[in-house]
Amino acid sequence: MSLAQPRSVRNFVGGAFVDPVADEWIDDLAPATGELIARIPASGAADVDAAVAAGRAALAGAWGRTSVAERADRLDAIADVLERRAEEIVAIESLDAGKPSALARRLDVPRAIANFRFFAGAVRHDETGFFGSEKALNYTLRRPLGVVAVITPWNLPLYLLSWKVAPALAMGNAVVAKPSELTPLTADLLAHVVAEVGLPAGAFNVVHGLGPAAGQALVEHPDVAAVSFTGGTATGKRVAATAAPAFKKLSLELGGKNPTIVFADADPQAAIDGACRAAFTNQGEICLCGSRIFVERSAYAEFVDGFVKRARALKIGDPAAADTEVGALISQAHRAKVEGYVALAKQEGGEVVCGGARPSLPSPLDGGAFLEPTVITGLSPTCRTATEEIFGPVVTVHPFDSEDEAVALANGVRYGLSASVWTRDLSRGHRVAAALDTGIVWVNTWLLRDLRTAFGGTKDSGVGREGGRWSLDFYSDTRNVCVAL
Ligand code: TXE
Repeated sequence: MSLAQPRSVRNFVGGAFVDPVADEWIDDLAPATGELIARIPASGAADVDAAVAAGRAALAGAWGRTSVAERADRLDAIADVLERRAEEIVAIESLDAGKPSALARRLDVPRAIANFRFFAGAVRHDETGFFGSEKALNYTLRRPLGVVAVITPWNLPLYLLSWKVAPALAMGNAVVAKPSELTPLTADLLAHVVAEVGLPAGAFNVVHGLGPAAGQALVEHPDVAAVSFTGGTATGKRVAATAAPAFKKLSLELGGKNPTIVFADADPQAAIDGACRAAFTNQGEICLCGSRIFVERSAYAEFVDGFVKRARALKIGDPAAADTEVGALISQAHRAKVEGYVALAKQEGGEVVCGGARPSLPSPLDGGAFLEPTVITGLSPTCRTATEEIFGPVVTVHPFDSEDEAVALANGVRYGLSASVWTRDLSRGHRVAAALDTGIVWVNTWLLRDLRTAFGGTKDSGVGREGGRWSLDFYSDTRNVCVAL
Protein backbone atom coordinates (compact mmCIF):
# COMPACT_ATOMS: atom_id res chain seq x y z
CA MET A 1 0.00 0.00 0.00
CA SER A 2 2.92 2.39 0.32
CA LEU A 3 4.17 4.40 -2.60
CA ALA A 4 7.90 4.06 -3.19
CA GLN A 5 8.25 7.78 -3.73
CA PRO A 6 5.87 10.42 -2.36
CA ARG A 7 4.19 12.22 -5.24
CA SER A 8 4.81 15.85 -5.96
CA VAL A 9 1.54 17.61 -6.62
CA ARG A 10 1.44 21.08 -8.21
CA ASN A 11 -1.24 23.67 -8.79
CA PHE A 12 -3.01 23.67 -12.16
CA VAL A 13 -3.30 27.25 -13.38
CA GLY A 14 -4.06 28.42 -16.90
CA GLY A 15 -3.50 24.93 -18.30
CA ALA A 16 -0.04 24.47 -16.74
CA PHE A 17 1.19 22.63 -13.65
CA VAL A 18 3.02 25.19 -11.49
CA ASP A 19 4.72 25.45 -8.12
CA PRO A 20 3.20 27.72 -5.47
CA VAL A 21 4.53 31.28 -5.62
CA ALA A 22 5.88 31.19 -2.06
CA ASP A 23 7.38 27.71 -2.53
CA GLU A 24 5.67 26.42 0.63
CA TRP A 25 4.42 22.86 0.84
CA ILE A 26 2.18 20.59 2.95
CA ASP A 27 2.62 16.89 3.67
CA ASP A 28 -0.20 14.58 2.62
CA LEU A 29 -0.37 11.44 4.78
CA ALA A 30 -2.12 8.10 4.17
CA PRO A 31 -4.81 7.78 6.86
CA ALA A 32 -4.42 3.98 7.01
CA THR A 33 -0.68 3.99 7.77
CA GLY A 34 0.43 7.52 8.57
CA GLU A 35 2.94 7.31 5.70
CA LEU A 36 3.86 10.37 3.64
CA ILE A 37 2.28 9.94 0.20
CA ALA A 38 2.55 13.39 -1.34
CA ARG A 39 3.77 16.91 -0.96
CA ILE A 40 1.25 19.53 -2.04
CA PRO A 41 1.40 23.30 -2.48
CA ALA A 42 0.56 25.46 0.54
CA SER A 43 -0.88 28.12 -1.74
CA GLY A 44 -1.70 31.67 -0.76
CA ALA A 45 -3.36 34.77 -2.16
CA ALA A 46 -0.84 35.14 -5.03
CA ASP A 47 -1.62 31.63 -6.31
CA VAL A 48 -5.34 32.26 -6.03
CA ASP A 49 -4.89 35.55 -7.90
CA ALA A 50 -3.12 33.78 -10.76
CA ALA A 51 -5.81 31.08 -10.97
CA VAL A 52 -8.68 33.58 -10.95
CA ALA A 53 -6.89 35.64 -13.62
CA ALA A 54 -6.49 32.48 -15.70
CA GLY A 55 -10.21 31.83 -15.33
CA ARG A 56 -11.05 35.35 -16.48
CA ALA A 57 -8.71 35.02 -19.45
CA ALA A 58 -10.37 31.73 -20.42
CA LEU A 59 -13.80 33.36 -20.30
CA ALA A 60 -12.55 36.22 -22.48
CA GLY A 61 -10.97 33.74 -24.88
CA ALA A 62 -11.55 30.27 -26.29
CA TRP A 63 -13.56 28.89 -23.37
CA GLY A 64 -15.96 31.85 -23.42
CA ARG A 65 -16.74 31.11 -27.07
CA THR A 66 -17.62 27.42 -26.66
CA SER A 67 -21.13 26.30 -27.49
CA VAL A 68 -23.30 24.21 -25.20
CA ALA A 69 -22.77 21.22 -27.47
CA GLU A 70 -18.98 21.63 -27.34
CA ARG A 71 -18.98 21.89 -23.57
CA ALA A 72 -21.19 18.82 -23.23
CA ASP A 73 -18.82 16.90 -25.51
CA ARG A 74 -15.86 17.94 -23.33
CA LEU A 75 -17.62 16.69 -20.20
CA ASP A 76 -18.26 13.37 -21.90
CA ALA A 77 -14.60 13.23 -22.91
CA ILE A 78 -13.58 13.78 -19.26
CA ALA A 79 -15.96 10.98 -18.22
CA ASP A 80 -14.42 8.67 -20.85
CA VAL A 81 -10.91 9.21 -19.46
CA LEU A 82 -12.07 8.79 -15.86
CA GLU A 83 -13.73 5.55 -16.89
CA ARG A 84 -10.57 4.32 -18.59
CA ARG A 85 -8.53 5.17 -15.48
CA ALA A 86 -11.15 3.94 -12.99
CA GLU A 87 -9.01 1.35 -11.23
CA GLU A 88 -6.14 3.81 -10.82
CA ILE A 89 -8.57 6.32 -9.29
CA VAL A 90 -9.96 3.68 -6.93
CA ALA A 91 -6.44 3.01 -5.65
CA ILE A 92 -5.56 6.70 -5.26
CA GLU A 93 -8.81 7.66 -3.54
CA SER A 94 -8.58 4.73 -1.16
CA LEU A 95 -4.96 5.53 -0.34
CA ASP A 96 -5.55 9.24 0.17
CA ALA A 97 -8.85 9.07 2.10
CA GLY A 98 -8.39 5.75 3.94
CA LYS A 99 -11.68 4.51 2.53
CA PRO A 100 -12.22 0.88 1.48
CA SER A 101 -11.22 0.41 -2.13
CA ALA A 102 -14.40 -1.65 -2.58
CA LEU A 103 -16.41 1.45 -1.63
CA ALA A 104 -14.41 3.71 -3.94
CA ARG A 105 -15.06 1.18 -6.74
CA ARG A 106 -18.77 0.93 -5.95
CA LEU A 107 -19.53 4.55 -5.04
CA ASP A 108 -16.92 7.28 -5.49
CA VAL A 109 -15.56 6.50 -8.92
CA PRO A 110 -18.77 5.51 -10.74
CA ARG A 111 -20.40 8.59 -9.30
CA ALA A 112 -17.60 10.92 -10.43
CA ILE A 113 -17.94 9.52 -13.96
CA ALA A 114 -21.74 9.79 -13.76
CA ASN A 115 -21.54 13.42 -12.64
CA PHE A 116 -19.74 14.42 -15.86
CA ARG A 117 -22.03 12.32 -18.07
CA PHE A 118 -25.18 13.46 -16.29
CA PHE A 119 -24.43 17.18 -16.58
CA ALA A 120 -23.34 16.76 -20.20
CA GLY A 121 -26.81 15.36 -20.87
CA ALA A 122 -28.56 17.86 -18.61
CA VAL A 123 -27.10 20.89 -20.38
CA ARG A 124 -27.77 19.39 -23.81
CA HIS A 125 -31.43 18.95 -22.91
CA ASP A 126 -31.83 22.10 -20.87
CA GLU A 127 -34.97 24.10 -21.67
CA THR A 128 -35.37 27.67 -20.50
CA GLY A 129 -38.61 29.57 -20.02
CA PHE A 130 -40.78 31.30 -22.61
CA PHE A 131 -43.73 33.61 -21.84
CA GLY A 132 -45.73 34.86 -24.80
CA SER A 133 -48.54 37.40 -24.90
CA GLU A 134 -50.21 39.56 -27.55
CA LYS A 135 -47.83 42.40 -26.63
CA ALA A 136 -44.44 40.69 -26.30
CA LEU A 137 -42.38 37.55 -26.25
CA ASN A 138 -40.34 36.95 -23.09
CA TYR A 139 -37.66 34.33 -23.10
CA THR A 140 -34.89 33.29 -20.73
CA LEU A 141 -31.19 33.26 -21.46
CA ARG A 142 -28.82 31.48 -19.13
CA ARG A 143 -25.48 33.25 -18.79
CA PRO A 144 -22.34 31.93 -17.09
CA LEU A 145 -21.60 33.55 -13.74
CA GLY A 146 -17.90 34.05 -14.44
CA VAL A 147 -15.19 32.54 -12.23
CA VAL A 148 -16.69 30.10 -9.75
CA ALA A 149 -14.92 28.88 -6.59
CA VAL A 150 -15.42 25.23 -5.71
CA ILE A 151 -14.30 24.24 -2.21
CA THR A 152 -14.59 20.60 -1.28
CA PRO A 153 -13.95 18.31 1.72
CA TRP A 154 -12.04 15.10 2.28
CA ASN A 155 -14.75 12.51 2.75
CA LEU A 156 -15.83 12.02 -0.88
CA PRO A 157 -13.05 13.89 -2.68
CA LEU A 158 -13.62 13.29 -6.40
CA TYR A 159 -17.33 12.51 -6.00
CA LEU A 160 -18.04 15.95 -4.51
CA LEU A 161 -15.55 17.85 -6.65
CA SER A 162 -17.07 16.48 -9.85
CA TRP A 163 -20.59 17.16 -8.52
CA LYS A 164 -19.73 20.88 -8.63
CA VAL A 165 -17.17 21.10 -11.44
CA ALA A 166 -19.31 19.32 -14.05
CA PRO A 167 -22.35 21.65 -13.90
CA ALA A 168 -20.13 24.72 -13.44
CA LEU A 169 -18.27 23.91 -16.66
CA ALA A 170 -21.46 22.81 -18.43
CA MET A 171 -22.90 26.30 -17.88
CA GLY A 172 -19.78 27.91 -19.30
CA ASN A 173 -18.09 29.17 -16.13
CA ALA A 174 -14.40 29.04 -15.36
CA VAL A 175 -13.65 27.06 -12.21
CA VAL A 176 -11.03 27.50 -9.50
CA ALA A 177 -11.13 24.43 -7.26
CA LYS A 178 -9.64 24.27 -3.76
CA PRO A 179 -9.79 20.61 -2.73
CA SER A 180 -9.26 19.51 0.86
CA GLU A 181 -5.61 19.60 1.85
CA LEU A 182 -6.17 16.14 3.37
CA THR A 183 -7.19 14.51 0.07
CA PRO A 184 -5.62 16.37 -2.85
CA LEU A 185 -4.72 13.45 -5.12
CA THR A 186 -7.85 12.90 -7.19
CA ALA A 187 -8.24 16.66 -7.75
CA ASP A 188 -4.72 16.56 -9.15
CA LEU A 189 -5.68 13.58 -11.29
CA LEU A 190 -8.72 15.48 -12.58
CA ALA A 191 -6.43 18.35 -13.56
CA HIS A 192 -4.36 15.92 -15.62
CA VAL A 193 -7.50 14.51 -17.21
CA VAL A 194 -8.70 18.02 -18.09
CA ALA A 195 -5.31 18.73 -19.66
CA GLU A 196 -5.49 15.45 -21.59
CA VAL A 197 -8.91 16.17 -23.10
CA GLY A 198 -7.74 19.63 -24.13
CA LEU A 199 -10.15 21.87 -22.26
CA PRO A 200 -9.13 25.46 -23.11
CA ALA A 201 -6.45 26.75 -20.72
CA GLY A 202 -7.87 28.38 -17.60
CA ALA A 203 -11.36 26.87 -17.82
CA PHE A 204 -10.50 24.60 -14.90
CA ASN A 205 -7.86 25.46 -12.31
CA VAL A 206 -6.81 23.78 -9.07
CA VAL A 207 -5.18 25.62 -6.18
CA HIS A 208 -4.05 23.35 -3.36
CA GLY A 209 -3.57 24.53 0.19
CA LEU A 210 -5.01 25.15 3.61
CA GLY A 211 -8.53 26.47 4.12
CA PRO A 212 -7.71 29.64 6.07
CA ALA A 213 -5.05 30.61 3.48
CA ALA A 214 -5.95 29.39 -0.03
CA GLY A 215 -9.65 28.79 0.67
CA GLN A 216 -10.19 32.11 2.38
CA ALA A 217 -8.30 34.04 -0.34
CA LEU A 218 -10.47 32.37 -2.97
CA VAL A 219 -13.75 33.23 -1.21
CA GLU A 220 -12.54 36.81 -0.70
CA HIS A 221 -11.35 37.34 -4.26
CA PRO A 222 -13.33 40.20 -5.87
CA ASP A 223 -13.37 38.46 -9.27
CA VAL A 224 -14.95 35.28 -7.92
CA ALA A 225 -18.66 35.49 -8.69
CA ALA A 226 -19.93 32.44 -6.82
CA VAL A 227 -18.81 29.98 -4.18
CA SER A 228 -19.96 26.38 -3.90
CA PHE A 229 -18.77 24.94 -0.61
CA THR A 230 -19.16 21.54 1.02
CA GLY A 231 -17.65 21.08 4.46
CA GLY A 232 -18.19 21.62 8.14
CA THR A 233 -20.87 23.96 9.47
CA ALA A 234 -18.39 26.20 11.34
CA THR A 235 -16.33 26.68 8.16
CA GLY A 236 -19.51 27.26 6.18
CA LYS A 237 -20.41 30.09 8.52
CA ARG A 238 -17.05 31.73 7.85
CA VAL A 239 -17.42 31.27 4.10
CA ALA A 240 -20.91 32.82 4.22
CA ALA A 241 -19.70 35.75 6.34
CA THR A 242 -16.98 36.47 3.77
CA ALA A 243 -19.00 35.94 0.59
CA ALA A 244 -22.36 37.45 1.52
CA PRO A 245 -21.29 41.13 1.88
CA ALA A 246 -19.73 40.91 -1.61
CA PHE A 247 -23.07 39.54 -2.95
CA LYS A 248 -21.46 36.39 -4.28
CA LYS A 249 -23.82 33.61 -5.19
CA LEU A 250 -23.47 30.96 -2.50
CA SER A 251 -24.27 27.29 -2.15
CA LEU A 252 -23.46 25.66 1.21
CA GLU A 253 -23.68 21.93 1.83
CA LEU A 254 -22.75 21.49 5.48
CA GLY A 255 -22.95 18.94 8.25
CA GLY A 256 -25.70 16.63 9.41
CA LYS A 257 -26.94 14.63 12.38
CA ASN A 258 -29.37 12.56 10.44
CA PRO A 259 -32.08 10.41 11.98
CA THR A 260 -32.84 6.83 11.01
CA ILE A 261 -36.41 6.15 12.17
CA VAL A 262 -37.44 2.52 12.47
CA PHE A 263 -41.11 1.74 13.08
CA ALA A 264 -42.15 -1.60 14.56
CA ASP A 265 -43.90 -2.56 11.33
CA ALA A 266 -40.68 -2.27 9.26
CA ASP A 267 -39.12 -5.31 7.66
CA PRO A 268 -36.70 -6.05 10.54
CA GLN A 269 -33.77 -7.29 8.46
CA ALA A 270 -34.09 -4.58 5.84
CA ALA A 271 -34.16 -1.96 8.60
CA ILE A 272 -31.10 -3.38 10.31
CA ASP A 273 -29.16 -3.63 7.05
CA GLY A 274 -30.23 -0.15 5.96
CA ALA A 275 -29.48 1.46 9.32
CA CYS A 276 -26.10 -0.23 9.40
CA ARG A 277 -25.22 1.02 5.93
CA ALA A 278 -26.40 4.50 6.86
CA ALA A 279 -24.33 4.42 10.06
CA PHE A 280 -21.01 3.01 8.92
CA THR A 281 -20.54 3.54 5.18
CA ASN A 282 -17.26 5.40 4.64
CA GLN A 283 -16.55 5.06 8.40
CA GLY A 284 -19.58 7.27 9.08
CA GLU A 285 -17.79 10.11 7.30
CA ILE A 286 -20.62 11.13 4.97
CA CYS A 287 -22.80 14.14 5.70
CA LEU A 288 -25.82 11.91 4.94
CA CYS A 289 -24.93 9.18 7.44
CA GLY A 290 -27.67 8.21 9.88
CA SER A 291 -25.99 8.69 13.24
CA ARG A 292 -29.12 8.87 15.45
CA ILE A 293 -31.30 5.78 15.29
CA PHE A 294 -34.81 5.99 16.74
CA VAL A 295 -36.62 2.67 17.11
CA GLU A 296 -40.24 2.11 18.13
CA ARG A 297 -40.13 0.67 21.65
CA SER A 298 -41.83 -2.66 20.88
CA ALA A 299 -39.12 -3.43 18.30
CA TYR A 300 -36.20 -1.80 20.17
CA ALA A 301 -34.58 -4.81 21.90
CA GLU A 302 -34.70 -7.01 18.81
CA PHE A 303 -33.37 -4.19 16.63
CA VAL A 304 -30.43 -3.36 18.91
CA ASP A 305 -29.51 -7.03 19.13
CA GLY A 306 -29.53 -7.49 15.34
CA PHE A 307 -27.86 -4.14 14.68
CA VAL A 308 -24.99 -4.83 17.08
CA LYS A 309 -24.43 -8.28 15.51
CA ARG A 310 -24.33 -6.65 12.09
CA ALA A 311 -21.93 -3.91 13.25
CA ARG A 312 -19.60 -6.43 14.92
CA ALA A 313 -19.45 -8.45 11.69
CA LEU A 314 -18.15 -5.51 9.63
CA LYS A 315 -14.64 -6.15 8.42
CA ILE A 316 -12.26 -3.38 9.45
CA GLY A 317 -8.72 -3.06 8.14
CA ASP A 318 -6.57 -2.48 5.08
CA PRO A 319 -8.54 -0.19 2.74
CA ALA A 320 -6.81 -1.80 -0.24
CA ALA A 321 -8.13 -5.30 0.61
CA ALA A 322 -11.15 -6.26 -1.49
CA ASP A 323 -13.24 -7.47 1.47
CA THR A 324 -12.64 -4.50 3.80
CA GLU A 325 -15.88 -2.73 4.79
CA VAL A 326 -14.54 -0.15 7.24
CA GLY A 327 -11.29 1.69 6.57
CA ALA A 328 -9.39 4.38 8.45
CA LEU A 329 -10.72 7.72 9.59
CA ILE A 330 -9.27 10.66 7.71
CA SER A 331 -6.59 11.58 10.27
CA GLN A 332 -5.32 10.96 13.77
CA ALA A 333 -6.71 14.36 14.78
CA HIS A 334 -10.16 13.48 13.50
CA ARG A 335 -10.07 10.09 15.26
CA ALA A 336 -9.18 11.89 18.50
CA LYS A 337 -12.25 14.10 18.04
CA VAL A 338 -14.47 11.07 17.44
CA GLU A 339 -12.97 9.24 20.44
CA GLY A 340 -13.68 12.35 22.49
CA TYR A 341 -17.37 11.84 21.74
CA VAL A 342 -17.21 8.19 22.86
CA ALA A 343 -15.72 9.38 26.18
CA LEU A 344 -18.38 12.11 26.40
CA ALA A 345 -21.11 9.52 25.79
CA LYS A 346 -19.91 7.55 28.81
CA GLN A 347 -19.95 10.71 30.95
CA GLU A 348 -23.47 11.40 29.72
CA GLY A 349 -24.60 7.99 30.97
CA GLY A 350 -24.43 6.03 27.72
CA GLU A 351 -23.51 2.38 27.38
CA VAL A 352 -21.07 1.45 24.62
CA VAL A 353 -22.63 -1.84 23.52
CA CYS A 354 -20.26 -2.38 20.61
CA GLY A 355 -16.91 -0.98 19.49
CA GLY A 356 -15.50 2.23 20.92
CA ALA A 357 -11.90 1.02 20.73
CA ARG A 358 -9.05 1.02 18.23
CA PRO A 359 -8.73 -2.35 16.50
CA SER A 360 -5.38 -4.07 16.75
CA LEU A 361 -4.00 -4.28 13.23
CA PRO A 362 -0.61 -5.40 11.91
CA SER A 363 2.12 -3.01 10.74
CA PRO A 364 1.93 -0.66 8.85
CA LEU A 365 -1.80 -0.36 9.62
CA ASP A 366 -0.97 0.11 13.32
CA GLY A 367 0.00 3.67 12.31
CA GLY A 368 -3.48 4.29 10.87
CA ALA A 369 -6.48 6.17 12.26
CA PHE A 370 -8.81 3.20 12.70
CA LEU A 371 -11.76 3.01 15.09
CA GLU A 372 -14.21 0.15 15.54
CA PRO A 373 -17.86 0.67 14.55
CA THR A 374 -19.42 1.92 17.76
CA VAL A 375 -22.99 1.62 19.03
CA ILE A 376 -24.15 3.55 22.10
CA THR A 377 -27.46 3.12 23.94
CA GLY A 378 -29.01 4.57 27.08
CA LEU A 379 -28.44 8.23 26.21
CA SER A 380 -30.94 11.04 26.37
CA PRO A 381 -31.79 12.03 22.77
CA THR A 382 -31.07 15.64 23.72
CA CYS A 383 -27.54 15.12 25.09
CA ARG A 384 -24.50 16.43 23.24
CA THR A 385 -23.44 13.02 21.89
CA ALA A 386 -26.89 12.54 20.38
CA THR A 387 -27.21 16.03 18.87
CA GLU A 388 -23.72 17.14 17.73
CA GLU A 389 -22.14 15.97 14.50
CA ILE A 390 -19.47 13.33 15.21
CA PHE A 391 -18.69 12.37 11.60
CA GLY A 392 -17.28 8.95 12.46
CA PRO A 393 -18.37 5.34 12.96
CA VAL A 394 -20.43 6.14 16.05
CA VAL A 395 -24.21 5.89 16.39
CA THR A 396 -26.62 6.34 19.26
CA VAL A 397 -29.84 4.29 19.47
CA HIS A 398 -32.97 5.54 21.25
CA PRO A 399 -36.48 4.11 21.75
CA PHE A 400 -39.66 6.08 20.96
CA ASP A 401 -43.34 5.51 21.68
CA SER A 402 -45.32 7.33 19.00
CA GLU A 403 -45.03 8.70 15.49
CA ASP A 404 -45.30 12.25 16.80
CA GLU A 405 -42.52 11.65 19.29
CA ALA A 406 -40.29 10.15 16.57
CA VAL A 407 -40.79 13.22 14.37
CA ALA A 408 -40.16 15.60 17.28
CA LEU A 409 -36.95 13.77 18.23
CA ALA A 410 -35.78 13.70 14.61
CA ASN A 411 -36.42 17.43 14.22
CA GLY A 412 -34.88 18.34 17.58
CA VAL A 413 -31.38 19.21 16.35
CA ARG A 414 -29.73 22.18 14.65
CA TYR A 415 -29.15 20.12 11.52
CA GLY A 416 -31.61 19.26 8.75
CA LEU A 417 -29.89 17.43 5.94
CA SER A 418 -31.44 13.98 5.50
CA ALA A 419 -33.47 11.26 7.19
CA SER A 420 -34.37 7.66 6.52
CA VAL A 421 -37.68 6.17 7.60
CA TRP A 422 -38.35 2.44 7.80
CA THR A 423 -41.97 1.26 7.74
CA ARG A 424 -44.27 -1.05 5.77
CA ASP A 425 -47.09 1.47 6.18
CA LEU A 426 -46.70 3.69 3.13
CA SER A 427 -49.21 6.26 4.37
CA ARG A 428 -47.06 6.69 7.42
CA GLY A 429 -43.96 6.92 5.25
CA HIS A 430 -45.45 9.82 3.28
CA ARG A 431 -46.80 11.50 6.43
CA VAL A 432 -43.49 11.36 8.29
CA ALA A 433 -41.56 12.45 5.18
CA ALA A 434 -43.73 15.57 5.01
CA ALA A 435 -43.27 16.32 8.74
CA LEU A 436 -39.47 15.99 8.86
CA ASP A 437 -37.44 19.16 8.76
CA THR A 438 -34.76 17.94 6.31
CA GLY A 439 -33.86 18.53 2.68
CA ILE A 440 -33.89 14.82 1.84
CA VAL A 441 -36.00 11.93 3.14
CA TRP A 442 -35.51 8.31 2.18
CA VAL A 443 -38.29 5.80 2.90
CA ASN A 444 -37.14 2.18 3.20
CA THR A 445 -33.74 3.00 1.72
CA TRP A 446 -30.70 5.21 2.26
CA LEU A 447 -28.41 7.05 -0.15
CA LEU A 448 -30.41 6.01 -3.19
CA ARG A 449 -29.62 8.97 -5.40
CA ASP A 450 -31.12 10.17 -8.66
CA LEU A 451 -28.95 12.99 -10.00
CA ARG A 452 -32.03 14.83 -11.32
CA THR A 453 -33.30 15.44 -7.79
CA ALA A 454 -32.61 18.38 -5.46
CA PHE A 455 -29.82 17.88 -2.94
CA GLY A 456 -29.18 20.05 0.11
CA GLY A 457 -30.23 20.78 3.64
CA THR A 458 -32.16 23.09 5.93
CA LYS A 459 -31.15 24.81 9.19
CA ASP A 460 -27.43 24.42 9.99
CA SER A 461 -27.02 21.86 7.19
CA GLY A 462 -26.76 24.57 4.58
CA VAL A 463 -28.32 26.93 2.12
CA GLY A 464 -29.44 26.19 -1.42
CA ARG A 465 -29.91 23.09 -3.51
CA GLU A 466 -27.75 21.43 -6.14
CA GLY A 467 -28.56 18.52 -8.43
CA GLY A 468 -30.34 18.41 -11.81
CA ARG A 469 -31.87 21.74 -12.79
CA TRP A 470 -30.98 23.20 -9.38
CA SER A 471 -27.30 22.90 -10.32
CA LEU A 472 -27.93 24.45 -13.74
CA ASP A 473 -29.74 27.31 -11.97
CA PHE A 474 -27.01 27.80 -9.38
CA TYR A 475 -24.14 27.84 -11.87
CA SER A 476 -25.82 30.36 -14.20
CA ASP A 477 -27.47 33.74 -14.18
CA THR A 478 -30.95 34.00 -15.61
CA ARG A 479 -31.61 36.85 -18.04
CA ASN A 480 -35.09 37.69 -19.25
CA VAL A 481 -35.35 39.14 -22.75
CA CYS A 482 -38.59 40.91 -23.62
CA VAL A 483 -39.27 41.56 -27.33
CA ALA A 484 -42.21 43.82 -28.09
CA LEU A 485 -44.48 42.63 -30.87
O1 TXE B 1 -13.74 20.53 7.27
P1 TXE B 1 -13.67 22.01 6.72
P2 TXE B 1 -12.84 19.84 8.38
C1 TXE B 1 -17.68 18.20 9.16
C2 TXE B 1 -17.28 17.12 10.12
C3 TXE B 1 -15.88 17.45 10.44
C4 TXE B 1 -15.96 18.96 10.46
C5 TXE B 1 -14.67 19.65 10.23
O2 TXE B 1 -18.05 17.19 11.29
O3 TXE B 1 -15.48 16.94 11.67
O4 TXE B 1 -16.83 19.27 9.42
O5 TXE B 1 -13.99 19.05 9.15
C6 TXE B 1 -11.76 24.42 3.36
N1 TXE B 1 -12.31 29.49 3.77
N2 TXE B 1 -17.55 17.85 7.75
O6 TXE B 1 -12.23 20.81 9.32
O7 TXE B 1 -12.69 22.84 7.46
C7 TXE B 1 -10.89 23.23 3.67
O8 TXE B 1 -9.55 23.48 3.29
C8 TXE B 1 -12.49 28.71 2.72
C9 TXE B 1 -18.76 17.64 7.06
O9 TXE B 1 -11.94 18.93 7.71
O10 TXE B 1 -15.05 22.48 6.61
C10 TXE B 1 -11.57 22.16 2.85
O11 TXE B 1 -11.20 22.27 1.48
N3 TXE B 1 -12.30 27.37 2.76
C11 TXE B 1 -18.57 17.66 5.60
C12 TXE B 1 -13.05 22.51 3.02
O12 TXE B 1 -13.05 23.89 3.41
C13 TXE B 1 -11.94 26.83 3.94
C14 TXE B 1 -17.35 17.04 5.08
C15 TXE B 1 -13.78 21.69 4.08
O13 TXE B 1 -13.04 21.74 5.28
C16 TXE B 1 -11.74 27.61 5.09
C17 TXE B 1 -16.18 17.36 5.87
C18 TXE B 1 -11.95 29.02 4.97
N4 TXE B 1 -11.81 29.84 6.00
C19 TXE B 1 -16.34 17.70 7.18
N5 TXE B 1 -11.39 26.79 6.10
C20 TXE B 1 -19.76 17.34 4.76
N6 TXE B 1 -20.74 18.24 4.75
O14 TXE B 1 -19.81 16.36 4.07
C21 TXE B 1 -11.37 25.54 5.60
N7 TXE B 1 -11.68 25.55 4.30
